[in-house]
Amino acid sequence: MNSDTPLQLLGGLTAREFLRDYWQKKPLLVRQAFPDFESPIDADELAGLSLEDEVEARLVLEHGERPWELRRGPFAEDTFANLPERDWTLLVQAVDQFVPEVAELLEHFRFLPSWRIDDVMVSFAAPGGSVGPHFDNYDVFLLQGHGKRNWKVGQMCDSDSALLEHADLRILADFEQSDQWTLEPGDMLYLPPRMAHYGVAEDDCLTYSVGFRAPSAAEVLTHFTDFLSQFLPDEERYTDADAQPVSDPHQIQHEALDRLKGLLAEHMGDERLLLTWFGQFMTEPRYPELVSGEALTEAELLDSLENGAILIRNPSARLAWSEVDDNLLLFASGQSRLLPGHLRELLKLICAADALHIENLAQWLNDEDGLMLISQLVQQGSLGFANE
Ligand SMILES: [Mn+2]
Repeated sequence: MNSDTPLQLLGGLTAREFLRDYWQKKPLLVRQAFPDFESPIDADELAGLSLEDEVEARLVLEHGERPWELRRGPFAEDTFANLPERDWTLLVQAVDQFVPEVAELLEHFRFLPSWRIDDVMVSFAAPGGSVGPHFDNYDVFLLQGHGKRNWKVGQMCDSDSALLEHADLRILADFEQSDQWTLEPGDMLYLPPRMAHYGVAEDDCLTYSVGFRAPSAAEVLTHFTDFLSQFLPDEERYTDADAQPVSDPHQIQHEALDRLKGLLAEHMGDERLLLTWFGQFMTEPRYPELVSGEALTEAELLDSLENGAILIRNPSARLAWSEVDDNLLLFASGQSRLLPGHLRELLKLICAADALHIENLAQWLNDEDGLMLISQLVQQGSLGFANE
């Protein structure tokens, strides 16, 4: 994709312009971002998904057993028969992992790194349905799939913003509306992180939320230091060879801080380990139990491919790659592999391709490293055979 091509998805902006002026900064309403959009799933299919054990689903009832009642799935068939006429919302996370047509929506967002994408949440709301005014710490594109939803946007919030006292929902006590729009099917609203928003269904309404992810500073520090510490032997410690005699033994001298800062800088500045940790962390699957492989020898893999089998990315797997010196790192569902540089095109193919088969893999099946990699990814479960 050329980043200087005007995109319908972005209301005629180029990806470069959108990233410069809107991304992480301010909302963008795009009428008919998806012209003549036809929702790939309907309310009944969404309700069906919410009955499954492996699917994360929530129901929010504005006037339930208490105001803003939150119920967590999986739900039972009769849950939906007993809901009121209006003012409730069903939210289902990561529908892209279960419905390929929903995953295809993500193809339109390839101007952003795939490892920044969290999931496509789909919500169905009865008339009046809402989850209340709130803010999220993530960027989101809200695509209207069916029916109409009124979106109000408001102030920028943070962890000091006052919330109503609900144990489960983070509903803002104050909402200072700055703008509002009613979205129809195919319309899309981009919202930056921390912007207050309040969406209310005008009729039976399906909304797709393409959500992004960014680790918090606290997560980066705790997880990276946990990762680093696996590589540090116990004997590596604070050291003070060549220390000077102290004038007051109870004082912590600034020289001690300098030594600590040196110790931190030496390890925190290890780019290779930082990259390895980050790639592993950002490709950890949301549902690791759905990334399970099969025992398969390279000969069996070759045999299957030669008989027309097609490998696809496990929809629950996450893949990314990077380079280190003359080598490559492949990150697959929380694991990393250091690979020789000549596999670059194979890594790009594996990360991008919808389907791997005997034709597009041909040259790699004769390559010892290439064949081993493909078979390891099948064994790990990041790749799997289609139609199984
Ligand atoms: Mn939200």
